[in-house]
Amino acid sequence: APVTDPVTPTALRTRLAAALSRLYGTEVPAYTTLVRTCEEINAEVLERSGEQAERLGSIERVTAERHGAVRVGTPAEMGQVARVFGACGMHPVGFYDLREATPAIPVVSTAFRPIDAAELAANPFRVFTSVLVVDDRRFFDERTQARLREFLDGRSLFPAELLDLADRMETRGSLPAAEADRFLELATASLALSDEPVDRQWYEHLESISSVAADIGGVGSTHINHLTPRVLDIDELYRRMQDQGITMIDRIQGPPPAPVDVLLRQTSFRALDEPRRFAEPDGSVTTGHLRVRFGEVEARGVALTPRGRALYDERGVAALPTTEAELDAQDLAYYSRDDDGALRPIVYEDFLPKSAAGIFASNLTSDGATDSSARASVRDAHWLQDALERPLHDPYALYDVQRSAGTQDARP
Ligand code: OOG
Ligand code: NI
Repeated sequence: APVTDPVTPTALRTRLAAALSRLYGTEVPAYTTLVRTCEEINAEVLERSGEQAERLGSIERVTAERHGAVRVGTPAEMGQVARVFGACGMHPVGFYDLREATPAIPVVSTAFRPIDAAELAANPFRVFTSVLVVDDRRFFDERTQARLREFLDGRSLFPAELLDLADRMETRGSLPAAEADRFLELATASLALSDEPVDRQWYEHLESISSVAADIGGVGSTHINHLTPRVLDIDELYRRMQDQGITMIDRIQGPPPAPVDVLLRQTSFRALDEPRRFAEPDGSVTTGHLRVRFGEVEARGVALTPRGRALYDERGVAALPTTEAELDAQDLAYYSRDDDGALRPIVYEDFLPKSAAGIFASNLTSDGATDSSARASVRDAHWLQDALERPLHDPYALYDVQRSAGTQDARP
């Protein structure tokens, strides 16, 4: 047998991000235009600003950088996702309750991502992952809950072979090349859009409550809902996509342009009609369309401390000081210090609940119907950690570690 090096979680993550990017390009053609336009703009910014352009990550990191979104139905499915991403060195970070958004979305979420500086620099691939809150009476009546439970318990999103390979990677720290290839093949296939017919009546029933619920509980598999590249000038990107005839949502979400880029700015183009097969009540199979996926792009800035974030949430980006030195001096943003005393920004690696809600909403075919008199079911970080069967990391604790570790490993 040929001698090949064992594959590390870092390499597996890099390859998974690349494989999903190829897949998404075949599934959503405008994504290819988006990625090409990002690369063009990033090259221009690098040319124009030199070293300054790489202060928030090397051009290699930024070029390969993607985030994805995945939605699942049960805590058991969430636990399985955690194993698959765990094999790729991606750990759950943060707790987001999208039921608190307007319009309310019946999910709670976390993001799987690398957590230390060297891993982030090598490839920061992250996946925003949401789980349906089936027992929330504000959304689902008892009969719908029972049907949802039966449907979700009866499906399997990931083959046992994939989960075995994932566990092997997590216990051993590497996989033989052939097993890594197999892992990637199975993982990518599990996240591709399935062509299994969708039960029309069931899907439409869920859609009348929440399109996100239909996307999760109305089909027998999950899929990458979007895959987002990173761009260094998102205002320019927005203009250039429209110039190419692609209709963007009406704004860029997150902080408006500011003297210092903070947190995360995102925008997207509308969900596209995708051909899907439907199983009709009379037993026939027809062809129709569903709009479940879209294109999103993002620009990242420096991470804010809890103080900085509170100020931003209360009073907006204009309330923040306009220089990095002041942001650092007032402990409002995370910087590490070089040997020669220069400040280096620590990139914001997470998501913003308000923007996430906007992203979900831009994708909705209806606002759905909720019963606001019913009691919410309790979902919190502890609940999520139990489902994940592994530690759920606090983003601020991770930024603190990066800040005190200094800059020695901040670049590849
Ligand atoms: C996730 C939406 C959140 C973002 O970039 O804020 C997200 C979803 O649509 O499943 O991806
Ligand atoms: Ni996104």
